[in-house]
Amino acid sequence: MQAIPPALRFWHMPVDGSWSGHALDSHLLLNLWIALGLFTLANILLVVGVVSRRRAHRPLHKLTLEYLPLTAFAAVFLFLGARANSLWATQRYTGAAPDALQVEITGLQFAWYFRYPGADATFGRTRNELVSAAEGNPVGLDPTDPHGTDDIVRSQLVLPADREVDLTLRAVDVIHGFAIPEMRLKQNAVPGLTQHIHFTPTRPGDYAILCTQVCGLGHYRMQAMLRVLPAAQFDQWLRQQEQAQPQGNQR
Ligand SMILES: [Cu+2]
Repeated sequence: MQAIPPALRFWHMPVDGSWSGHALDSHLLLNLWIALGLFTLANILLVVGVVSRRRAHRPLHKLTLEYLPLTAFAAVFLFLGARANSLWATQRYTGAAPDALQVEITGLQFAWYFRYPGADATFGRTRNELVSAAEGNPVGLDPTDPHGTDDIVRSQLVLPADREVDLTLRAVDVIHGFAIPEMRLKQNAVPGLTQHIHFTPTRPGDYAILCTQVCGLGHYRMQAMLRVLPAAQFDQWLRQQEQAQPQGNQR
């Protein structure tokens, strides 16, 4: 876990609770400094341009005025884009470690549900037509699949600190936005797609999970809680949940 750079703390960024947060924060800060530099430069050029034009009555050459700044801006934006993309790719497109904790996240109007694969380490099959929170099956577990009998479905996300987590995101009805600002994590959950994103929480505590897509009238109340526990406490919690199956299951 690394501290937030002082400048970002000044700008009221949320605490940095994940392993990858520091690199993302630094990149954001670099973007802001470059934007400030360009803003200042643009204003200086504006003033110099107005003054020199009045004095000399001689317009600047097209190369100086257009092509050089355009090339410089393109280079800066390409650099920032490539850097952001490589940071994003490490969380989104490179696979998680094989021993990462597997958790599936289901977004539906208007709640998040979190599923752990249970003792057999395999998620059971789900079918959207079986989704019914009222009947105790909010993620649509298929009762004919034996892998699903030990799956643990909860409305709170509990994770261990300092262990990589491989999230599998899906949505049942419309697009939802899974976001935890303190984990610097944000990814849309899209119906028909299963998407992976992985991260490592480092700071035990409670964090709000938000939906960042306006997904319907109840969007404002689509919130859940992430609880990050020290590893030993998490193992204890998971054992308790496994022992509580199937009677204690919320589905
Ligand atoms: Cu939503």
